[in-house]
Amino acid sequence: MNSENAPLSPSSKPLLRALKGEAVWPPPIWLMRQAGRYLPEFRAMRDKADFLTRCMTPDMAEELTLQPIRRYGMDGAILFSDILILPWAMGQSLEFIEGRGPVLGAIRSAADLQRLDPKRVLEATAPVRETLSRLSKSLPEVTTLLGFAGSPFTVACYMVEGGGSRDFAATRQMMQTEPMLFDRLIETLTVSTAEMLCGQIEAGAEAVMLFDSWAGILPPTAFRRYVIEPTRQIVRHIREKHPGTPIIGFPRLGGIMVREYAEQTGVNTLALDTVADPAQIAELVPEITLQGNLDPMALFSGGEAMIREAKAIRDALKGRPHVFNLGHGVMQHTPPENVGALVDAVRAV
Ligand code: 1CP
Repeated sequence: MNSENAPLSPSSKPLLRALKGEAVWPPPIWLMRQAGRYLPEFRAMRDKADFLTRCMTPDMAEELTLQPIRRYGMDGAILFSDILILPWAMGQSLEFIEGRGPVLGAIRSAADLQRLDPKRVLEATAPVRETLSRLSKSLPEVTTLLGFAGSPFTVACYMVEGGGSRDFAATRQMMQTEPMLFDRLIETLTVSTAEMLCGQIEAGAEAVMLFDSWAGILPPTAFRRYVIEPTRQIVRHIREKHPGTPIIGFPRLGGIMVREYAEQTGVNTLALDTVADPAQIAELVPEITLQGNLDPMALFSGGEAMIREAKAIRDALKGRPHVFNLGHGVMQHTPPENVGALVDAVRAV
């Protein structure tokens, strides 16, 4: 349904409608990493507690989720948490080190994997559900609450590597030399991710997003096995319990493979990375919602060039269900006023 001229009832949520397949105009907007270090109010909270504590303390996580909503009136509020909360909840050691990023105790053997306990996940993530449940009461009526998880492949990358990496060599090597071990890790993550996302929905998340930030490092056969198949299983599991809840998939840098991903996983929305040409992808994939995909550097730099680029993306997808977003997360030193100017430009008809 195209609702271009339909009046907006005060209780309706533009983002939720777009995620459910409606071509809302102007497109609703939220940004990946909208809660982050570029905001002075976020930096003020950083001095109070380390990152894991901020994620696992409902008061703090609620406040951090709300900050960009208060400042910009975004259409979506994404839970303040991290994709690495899942391995941590299974018992893998995790620390976020200033200037270096996340550091985990690397999983390299069957014994390492054996030490993880997926049965701990539900209890260990109870504070996350408490945060969601508070947010569903404190958010403005028009704002959609988003839960999320990392996709099994991307989370496995960090678990095997023990942190971030340029090429995730240890992970790709494990895939080649110990496929059974890697399969087991992916299966464990697939089941736990599906259950964790159902828990988030039951606590108040109105849609969920799967971040597969490293999908683009895989060759086609591995992409099908470790990106498409686990995502398909997670979507099926969520649909059985919560058939009406939209699911956003982000197979970053998946190139031409995003077509199979969109056709086969069953996600409602395909999030586009910075490289994707929106008009081209619109031709390539079925009539699902597209999300994206302004270059975070255009936002960082701001000015007329940003506005031109944002409007070009918005206009390229006019008439089709679209959620405006970036192609990746907000960069750390982005001037906060650029975010305000972007929201105004996307909403200006
Ligand atoms: O000290 C700090 O402030 C830590 C910085 C930070 C923040 C703000 C990290 C560490 N994670 C987050 C929050 C976060 N992470 C959110 C929540 C809210 C929001 O979007 O506003 C989300 C959705 C994520 C998702 C996430 N974490 C991804 C997927 C998206 C992406 O960026 O590709 C990934 C890969 C991570 C891992 C991670 N967590 C943090 C860092 C610095 C990283 C990247 C590590 C690396 O690869 O080097």
